[in-house]
Amino acid sequence: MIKIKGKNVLVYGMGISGQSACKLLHEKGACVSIYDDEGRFASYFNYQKSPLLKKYDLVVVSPGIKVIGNQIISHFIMNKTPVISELDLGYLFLKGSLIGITGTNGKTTVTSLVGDIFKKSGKKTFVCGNIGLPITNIALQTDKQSVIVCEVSNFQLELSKYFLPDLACILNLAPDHIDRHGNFEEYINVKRKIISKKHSQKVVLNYDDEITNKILIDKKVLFFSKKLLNKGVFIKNNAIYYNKTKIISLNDIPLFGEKNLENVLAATSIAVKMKVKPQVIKQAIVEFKAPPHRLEYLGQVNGADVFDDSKATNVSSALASINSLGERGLVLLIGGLNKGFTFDEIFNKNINFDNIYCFGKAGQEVFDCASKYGYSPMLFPTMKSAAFYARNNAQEGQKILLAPACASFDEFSSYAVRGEIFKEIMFDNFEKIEMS
Ligand code: UMA
Repeated sequence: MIKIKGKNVLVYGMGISGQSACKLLHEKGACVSIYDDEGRFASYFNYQKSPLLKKYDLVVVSPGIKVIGNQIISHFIMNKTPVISELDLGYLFLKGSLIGITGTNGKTTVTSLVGDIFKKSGKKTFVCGNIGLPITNIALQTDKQSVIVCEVSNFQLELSKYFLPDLACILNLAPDHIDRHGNFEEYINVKRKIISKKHSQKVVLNYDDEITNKILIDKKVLFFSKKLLNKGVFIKNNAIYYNKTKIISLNDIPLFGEKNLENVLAATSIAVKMKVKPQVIKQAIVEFKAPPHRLEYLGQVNGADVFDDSKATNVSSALASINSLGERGLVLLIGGLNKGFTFDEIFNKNINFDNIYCFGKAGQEVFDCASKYGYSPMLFPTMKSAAFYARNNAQEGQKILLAPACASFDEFSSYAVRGEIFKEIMFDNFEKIEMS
């Protein structure tokens, strides 16, 4: 814990993280100033129009603020003012056992499932972080007996230097957020920050991921795999095993697709490493309801099955969904705001798509890439227009999949809104469709 009382603290970024950080700092007796690059917060109490003109004892930065090239952050770092992330601030006030879950894909599903497992085991459980509840929001409610399950994004880790979970898990690593980090290597370096040198930290890694299985650390790692392992958490005889103990039959898992199987393996590994009983883990998995927009089955339109994977905002995640649905009858809706990818990996596999509908700002780029590999895609200005077309042309036996491989911000405020609107259009509830 750090001494905050009476200190001058600047909170930079007034989204939910910044607001939670302010609340925590107030409760701890700090003199809090705020700043946000968007002017709409200018009328707020203690808003600093020119934050560089004042001295602070501490600056707390929200995750959405890109560190590299930010003049305000550089100024304070150069002046030797301590600059920490909102994740660090929350961490410094936490009590109990902290589980940090990061990775390119599956973080939210694994975090939710691990949260459910601990709740079922009777522990006082907090599920927080990138999942939508800032760690600073719950930090002061925790005690020694608490279990805190925290979804951790690269944005949160980038500036963090104190955050040190008792158990760290990296689910997988594939190119993402290249627009923020500059290159994949730097993205990996940021993710690795969740693993500390501290010997007592437990680490869970994915054996099947070619990058996470090569992370060299001088401590024992619990690996999970879809293949048979000598020890760890793996699949044998159509069931998940932890060493010799059977945890659950694959038939009892209510989630769909290969990537969800990976998510269940990861959650199981975290739980066994934290000594949760196998029957508790099994029960929580059986009763688990996956968060929406993650390869979510929505129902049928004209005999076509419709899937919403709006959360597939990078190429590896979209590809995993495509592979989960098999090669026949696939209608792929792909596009949005490119985060710095090429799309070759999706189209160079000779997958037999029925149709490819490209849309949004990256639409032309995706269209060109698909065409290069011999496909005849169609180009739409927006996701809405592509979805509308997909609905009107749905055929029996098809699988219509929204797996954009891109961010949503060219058309929507979030992937969740994109998924909701896709659902409304596919099931006829969307009245005002913009075809422009
Ligand atoms: N802002 C600036 N300057 C900037 C950027 C942003 O002043 O350069 C201001 C904005 O004007 C706005 C505020 O910062 O007022 C927004 O803060 P924020 O972007 O940090 O967002 P929060 O509302 O605090 O939400 C954040 C996470 N958002 C991001 O990392 C972008 C949420 O993850 C997270 O759920 C929440 O904290 C609680 O921990 C969202 C996300 O998209 C879901 N995450 C990315 C992802 O999953 O891919 C990383």
